[in-house]
Amino acid sequence: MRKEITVPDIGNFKDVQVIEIFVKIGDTIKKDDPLITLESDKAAMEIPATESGVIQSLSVKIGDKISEGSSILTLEISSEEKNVGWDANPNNSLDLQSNLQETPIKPITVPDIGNFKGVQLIEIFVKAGDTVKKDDPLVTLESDKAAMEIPCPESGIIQSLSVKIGDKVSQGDVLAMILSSDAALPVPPPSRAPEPVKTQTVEKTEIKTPPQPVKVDHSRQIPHAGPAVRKMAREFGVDLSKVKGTGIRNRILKEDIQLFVKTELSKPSAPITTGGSFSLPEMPIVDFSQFGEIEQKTFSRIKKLSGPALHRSWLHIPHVTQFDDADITDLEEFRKSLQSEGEKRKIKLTLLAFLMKASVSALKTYPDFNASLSPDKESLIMKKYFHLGFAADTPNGLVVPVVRNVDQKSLFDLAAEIGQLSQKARDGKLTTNEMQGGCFTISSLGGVGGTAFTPIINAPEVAILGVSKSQMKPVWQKDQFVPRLILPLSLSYDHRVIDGAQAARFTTYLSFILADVRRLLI
Ligand code: CAO
Repeated sequence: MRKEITVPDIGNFKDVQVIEIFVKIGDTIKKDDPLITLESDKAAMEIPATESGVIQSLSVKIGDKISEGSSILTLEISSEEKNVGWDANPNNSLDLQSNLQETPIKPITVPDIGNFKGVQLIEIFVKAGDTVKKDDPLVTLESDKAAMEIPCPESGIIQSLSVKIGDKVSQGDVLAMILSSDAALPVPPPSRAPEPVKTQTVEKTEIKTPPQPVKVDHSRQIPHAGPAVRKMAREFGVDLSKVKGTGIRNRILKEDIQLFVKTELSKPSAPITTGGSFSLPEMPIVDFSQFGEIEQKTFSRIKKLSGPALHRSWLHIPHVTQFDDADITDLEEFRKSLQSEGEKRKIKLTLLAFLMKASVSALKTYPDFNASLSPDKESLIMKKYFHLGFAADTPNGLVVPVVRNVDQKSLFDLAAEIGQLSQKARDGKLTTNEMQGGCFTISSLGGVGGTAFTPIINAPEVAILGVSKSQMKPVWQKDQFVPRLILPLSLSYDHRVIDGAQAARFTTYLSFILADVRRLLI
């Protein structure tokens, strides 16, 4: 059986614009499914299906102006479907807030909503103090037949709300008090809210608050969307303010929500998240070939592994870098004095061996640096061993071999081991075991150059010592400048574990030891 669905009683409205159509020919719909949204200058109304069935033809298109009785569509309904009509009442009173008072603070009342009474309020879009523009959505009402958005009848500042979600309201009930933007007289701040009113209109005489100047904030944006679209957005957890509306006057349509959800889902997930509350924004993909000739070079296996590890550490650990200078004039003299012995042993006694020894002394003095954070991040795992890593620059990328038990080895033994591990690193022959278990890392760029840098902590360690190129510098001693060999130190530390003062003490101590390595014997 075919049945025509027409526009029901929509109050006093005539020639109301169709701004949304939710269905198409062939759709199977159920009774109460939203069919179209109509929008007048006073309200947006969703017209639901009065029957279940299959849509045979549509009589309206977006932009059409229709009135009560206009055909919306024809429906093929199965014979057992009962005919449930719109609860129309042609004798309805249709005054739409026509008698708003002259006082600047006015009540906003429920306009003519057809035959409905005691309709539930399901959404409130404003609060006291909000600056609103005419036609901004104020509340949504939902009966068993339709959901209706009630817009602001004028621009102004909401003084108080007279309703709350769940209240049942009828035509004429006060929803809110508004200070009309037409008013321009001085007044004190918004008065106490009137008692919530459910079924009474507010008398003009009740409004005693003097007028106040009005500034209308046009930047305030409430997404323009019908109740069904808002419901859909709620179901999908979509923030409507992020959705671009493609309907009339940028109204958000169901298709816009679908497209938004599809786009969000198709975005590649960020590589690092912290408990779902934060994710890194994606970097834009740039086609560099549009600017000139390019060639793509694939990363080495080491670089593919070290990159994410460095990134992870940088993102997870709050890094701070403490800079200091160490006077290594005497240390260098001592090191050179051992050169001939080193040649005999075929060992190159490098600065790095001394730095390792001095670092172990500093780690013993400040044990929090020889530790890792527990997985729950509520305690420190203190290490009683002293395995030190050193960053090695190789043709295939950065690796960090680890020298074990540095505290138990002589300078020559350390220098020999550093030499062997460096060679293995350059040959790409380090074993996994030789690259794990470190407590603290030294990254020396002294052989390359530079004055300071901010090394990234080799997690789960809590600090890393960066060493730059030593230089002869004039140092004020007693009453004159004297030339001294100065080594720049850059200590990056995990600020969750180490305080700034502790870090400064650590580098001060390290400089003190490096200035006179005989102290290592004490
Ligand atoms: N200041 C001045 N000169 C220094 C110096 C310093 N701090 N450190 C080393 N030098 C000198 C050495 O004395 C040596 O000179 P000679 O050959 O005249 O004796 C020269 O620089 C080369 O030293 P080296 O770098 O080969 O030896 P090393 O033991 O100091 O370092 C190693 C070994 C493996 C750390 C080094 O080869 C290396 O790979 N460094 C790079 C580390 C790196 O990339 N760090 C950055 C990590 S974060 O991206």
